Amino acid sequence: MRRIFCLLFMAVALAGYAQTPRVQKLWYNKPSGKTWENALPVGNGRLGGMVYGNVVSETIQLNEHTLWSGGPNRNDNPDALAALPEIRQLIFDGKQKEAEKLANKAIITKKSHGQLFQPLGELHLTFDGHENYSNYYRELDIERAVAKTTYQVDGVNYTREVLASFPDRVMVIRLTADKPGKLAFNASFSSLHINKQIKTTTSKDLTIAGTAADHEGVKGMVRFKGITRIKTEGGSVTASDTALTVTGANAATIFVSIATNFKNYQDVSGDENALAASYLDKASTKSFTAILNPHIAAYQHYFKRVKFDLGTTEQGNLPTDERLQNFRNVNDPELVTLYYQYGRYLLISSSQPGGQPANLQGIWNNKMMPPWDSKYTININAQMNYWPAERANLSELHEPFLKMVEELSQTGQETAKTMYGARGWMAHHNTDIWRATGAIDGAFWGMWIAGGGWTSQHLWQHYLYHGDKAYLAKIYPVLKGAATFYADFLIEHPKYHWLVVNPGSSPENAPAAHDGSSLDAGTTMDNQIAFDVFSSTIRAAEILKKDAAFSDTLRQMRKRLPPMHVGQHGQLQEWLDDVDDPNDHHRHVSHLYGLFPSDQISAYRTPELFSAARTTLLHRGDVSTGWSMGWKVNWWARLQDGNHAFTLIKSQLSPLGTTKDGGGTYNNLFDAHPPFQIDGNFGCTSGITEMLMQSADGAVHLLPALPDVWQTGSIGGLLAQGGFEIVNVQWKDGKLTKVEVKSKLGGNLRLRVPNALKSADGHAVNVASGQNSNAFYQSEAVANAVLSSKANLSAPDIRQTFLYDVPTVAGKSYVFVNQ
Ligand code: FUC
Repeated sequence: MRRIFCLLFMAVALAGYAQTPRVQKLWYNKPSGKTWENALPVGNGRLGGMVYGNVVSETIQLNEHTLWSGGPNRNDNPDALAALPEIRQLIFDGKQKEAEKLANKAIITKKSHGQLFQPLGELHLTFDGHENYSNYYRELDIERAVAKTTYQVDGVNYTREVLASFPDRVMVIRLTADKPGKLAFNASFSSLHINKQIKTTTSKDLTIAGTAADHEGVKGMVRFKGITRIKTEGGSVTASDTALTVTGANAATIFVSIATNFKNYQDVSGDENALAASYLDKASTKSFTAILNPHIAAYQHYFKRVKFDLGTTEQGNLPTDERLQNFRNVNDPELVTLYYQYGRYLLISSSQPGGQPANLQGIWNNKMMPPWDSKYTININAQMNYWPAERANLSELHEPFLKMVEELSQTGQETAKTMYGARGWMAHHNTDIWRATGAIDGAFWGMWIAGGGWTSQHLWQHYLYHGDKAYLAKIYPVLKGAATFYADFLIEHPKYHWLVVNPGSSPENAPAAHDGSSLDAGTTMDNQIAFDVFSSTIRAAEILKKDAAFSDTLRQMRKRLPPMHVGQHGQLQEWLDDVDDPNDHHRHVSHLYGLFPSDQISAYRTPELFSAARTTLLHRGDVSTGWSMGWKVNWWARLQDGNHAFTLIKSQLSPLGTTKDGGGTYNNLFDAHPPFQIDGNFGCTSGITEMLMQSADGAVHLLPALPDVWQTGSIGGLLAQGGFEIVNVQWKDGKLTKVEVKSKLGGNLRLRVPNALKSADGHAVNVASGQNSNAFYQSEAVANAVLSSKANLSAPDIRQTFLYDVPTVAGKSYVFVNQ
């Protein structure tokens, strides 16, 4: 029966494939009501707005990227250094619980556990007499980055458009009525801040000013200013003490400007009043069209780079919330392409060069005390936000995150020194806008030292995609500093004699054998991250021709890291000892870091580890929190199992509450941990890319994990390591029909593909052999699996592929077709 359904879905999908893709929009035939997760996000990386689309009382909830509680502060615990030897000994003695108790006292901060990302407030627009409306419609056009609401009252058609302008740095709301003089409304601000003032000025600006909260002993030092100015066509604007009223207008343009005094993580000496006024004064002289067109152009500069088509179906004619309801039961590949591009939309809208990185909620938060403070959890979540950045061709938008890592490499030096007596820099499992690097929450979560090591790999990855040596030279000290910390912190294991991280943990998980404590020495993820930190530093030093002696030291130490182990259940061991529980369904599967985002586990280089990773993932199960399912899409893609990856997408794209004990998706397609956490959106976008193209394992691998339901489609504009732009990939019935690759740096293009290809333009295509000569495709050899005597491994289940080498010249494109 299932098979028949599957075939039916495929037939429907194929039937629609030839149609022109529609404009990509989220759309609805009802307003958001009171539910924030129904509202539609707009953003320019600095300002975020949630547009409710309510008729009588419209709300646009407002955020600004630097509006955080507290001020410059540190949260290291200086008692750590003295307690470190005892904690280490307790862990080596198997007394994890006692070690955790001591770590709670001596390592976890006695100061701030991180500050809060806070909203500015809400802009309210009230329309008296609009209670009886018809023809209601609202949308978010993700091809133009504009939200729109339309409806009719008494024969008049009303339209509202909302955008957060990229070039003009203000939010703009355009209101029109299609009959003269029919537009009338009231505009006011509300805000949950205690310390604030809302008033109008003599020049009829509506303003809000205040200071963000004090939090956990850190005084609130971020001052904010918001200004709303309204220009009307016809009619008039009048101001009361705290509101503006428009009457008898044909149209109105509302400009909202917001700024804070935040300059950088150590400096809050900016002038929020002058900044907010300067953006506003400049923008408000322009017509709506003069704002709209450059906004669309700036947005499309990024958005249009990737085109993705899996065909169309009738489902595409339904409102987005209904499609979400149906997705698990009806094939709707067009919802996948919409969701994919929405992930790109969200990154463009929440992460712009010069701004703050996308936090747990991107840039959209309406709570004064948001879940996990809406900060940066760097044991997975913040990294996941940036997984689509390179591969989905949004590299410039990686910048805020990369800058944050550089800043952590500054603040984290003191933490390394005062807490652990180590050189270099480190961070624990969380940070915030003040780049705090101390250990927070409790030792169970916070006693993890790899936040610096892991985030530093994003700088190395950015280099691998673009090959910019000047960039590598600039960030080399960050890599070296991360490696130096490990070089000082690693300690010999008394029993196994490997060099291990102690104290460490496998994020937020604990084996039953450890009495409920997560603390341990030499966990698999800690070893894998240390391996990557050393390897990337060694390679960067080689490329830059420096630090030969230091690299030698790292090479020696790298050899002494624990290898990965395959345990008694055939699983990849999460801990150094074989203590995994095959019934553990914990959301973190940290030891699969080696499979994704890293490339240490490979079908071709480490087949035993590959099989073990698969077993581990089967044990863990599918349904989990939103971000965990997003990670699993990437893993199943790396395991080359497209159907399993698609099963995860189906679970992730389920309305919240329909998967038992798991996350899902809200009506506005925000990912539900629950609550809303944006990492799931970005993780899944990355995972869909990985299903279609991978470049981590020695080759550009096309269609590595194509599910049965996407047998025909095309994607263009993805980026692969080594400066290859995958300009166009077309496939039909599971076979590649056309491939175009642009080489930006030259060098060997090794292609791994599901069917035989030939050149369409007369260039050489050789069957590949040996190592890929392309320097960007060198994977460091990990020691292969150490197998438990009880491990029962099956051979990796992967499809046969064809492997080609194509010598390329920088700047040239290469086209291939099916043989
Ligand atoms: C980690 C995860 C949680 C959540 C939080 C923000 O602690 O374990 O699931 O995503 O980060």
